[in-house]
Amino acid sequence: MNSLFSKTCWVCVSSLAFALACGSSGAGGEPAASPEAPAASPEAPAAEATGAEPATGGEGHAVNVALQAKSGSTLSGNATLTETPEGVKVELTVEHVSPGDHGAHVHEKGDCSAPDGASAGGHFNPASSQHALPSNEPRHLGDLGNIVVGADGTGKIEIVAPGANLKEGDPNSFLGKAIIVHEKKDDGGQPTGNAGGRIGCGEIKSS
Ligand SMILES: [Cu+2]
Repeated sequence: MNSLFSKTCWVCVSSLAFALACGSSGAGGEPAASPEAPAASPEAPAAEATGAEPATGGEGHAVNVALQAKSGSTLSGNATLTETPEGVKVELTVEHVSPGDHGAHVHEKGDCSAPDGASAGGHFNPASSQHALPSNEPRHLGDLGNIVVGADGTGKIEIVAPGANLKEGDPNSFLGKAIIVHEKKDDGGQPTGNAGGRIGCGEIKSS
């Protein structure tokens, strides 16, 4: 528990002042009160849950991601990524998307500059696994499966990517990567699920 908490502290701030506060006050500290957390995640409950037990929650570090429309789509949306003891919880919401299943993945480059989203590179796959749908293992670390969009054009998915984290510089970190939403369903096929073009892209940044 202690080491988990230390990691949480290490990740949740780059601020030396907070690191010191963390180290000196131990479990009584307020990891959710990171000076950077409110700006990065105004909607995340964890940012206000100063009374929560850090050891049970283990969720101090959240990152908000705004999705950009790509490939001529009308998509809008956002994602909240939260580090948990099991991995990174991704809560992804989209609007103005055609009804049906749309593949969603974390791709390897945090660059959404290209009009077709190609600048985000391929799937984030640090372990060189085969592509698969959740909850099949192994699969790409960035494989999030499909987001199901209803007749009203909105969709939502919440999924934990096991083994992923939000640590700066860590090989399994989602920081510096991108969330991509595809035009078609991820069918689990090789190499990337036959999900077609990229209609949404969001860069995952720490602040
Ligand atoms: Cu993808």
